[in-house]
Amino acid sequence: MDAPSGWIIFACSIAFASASFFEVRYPSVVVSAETGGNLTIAAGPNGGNIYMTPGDRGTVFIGRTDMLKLFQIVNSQPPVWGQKAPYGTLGTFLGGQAVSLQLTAMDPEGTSLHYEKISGALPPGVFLDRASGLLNGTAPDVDATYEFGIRVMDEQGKYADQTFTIDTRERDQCRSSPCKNGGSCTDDMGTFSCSCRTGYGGKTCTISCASESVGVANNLKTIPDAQMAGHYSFGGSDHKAYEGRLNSPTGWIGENTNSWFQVDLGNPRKVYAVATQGYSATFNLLTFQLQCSLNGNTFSDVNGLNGTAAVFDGSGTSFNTVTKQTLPVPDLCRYIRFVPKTWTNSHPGFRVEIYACEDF
Ligand SMILES: [Ca+2]
Ligand SMILES: [Ca+2]
Repeated sequence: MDAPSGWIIFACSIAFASASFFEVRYPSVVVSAETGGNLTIAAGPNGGNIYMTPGDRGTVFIGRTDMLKLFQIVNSQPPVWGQKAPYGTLGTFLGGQAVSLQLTAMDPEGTSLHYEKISGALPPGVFLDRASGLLNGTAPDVDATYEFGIRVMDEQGKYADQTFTIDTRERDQCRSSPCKNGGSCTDDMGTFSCSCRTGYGGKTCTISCASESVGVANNLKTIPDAQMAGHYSFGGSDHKAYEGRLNSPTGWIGENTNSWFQVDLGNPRKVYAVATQGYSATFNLLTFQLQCSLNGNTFSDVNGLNGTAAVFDGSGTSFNTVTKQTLPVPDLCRYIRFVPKTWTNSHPGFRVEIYACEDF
């Protein structure tokens, strides 16, 4: 070609002297008809073929339609599921178990696929990765069968639907023996409860109730001042009821055997033990009794094993010694009263802590 940008116009344009052309317009070739004119390409009779061969990576357009792509779509086969029967279960999972399930499908043409949930419900906590077809997550802790439809679609929009199920089973939360110290376990939906042996408390019976202070002690003060009361208190400003806390620098001082010192636990708890200290060498506690109430009005004695009011020892003149006493029979109390019985001098004086568990 020695005139690459030139036009070579063939005779038809000369013959009709208007707009029908066979043009070589480098590097393209253009065949066009004039207004209302048809373009006919006809092969010869007896098996004459018409060949259109686009170039490498090229295609054939009619109007704006890419014919090769159209043929591809027409000829494309829908994807084929790898998983077998419809309504096939993908597996059974225990509550809390990891779920990782690969849905498998392939396109006969090898185009890439994407996955879509079109019906039903996946188990809560399990999700579909639409690009990979991976079902991923954690099984819910319920007895259930989840049925759902998944559509897999190829790049040509051809698709295949499949229905699946996933079964989940509520886990036996008692399997791992969560209840300690001889507690017995009751399984529940997604959880468990422990029935603890006497002396133990807490969700898993790990609390030793006789060591579980309710927080009267001066360094804890979980029990607020307002929940501490004294009856027939000895006069004076430095030994109010709210000072009757274990290891307080002062303490509570009573008047006589009609006096009592009371702690409101705020809610009923099973009381297992109490501890006392005296107030001083002068105001101390030799022996005392305990009373218990759920309503703050009606009190009953804390009894010994013989069924009569138990008498407990305080530390007497060794007044700073913490003397801990275990109740012979643990008692459910919201209000607990310390009733001084004997002391060495004019008045009983003491400080306390209480040990109890929430009553499960
Ligand atoms: Ca296909
Ligand atoms: Ca369970």
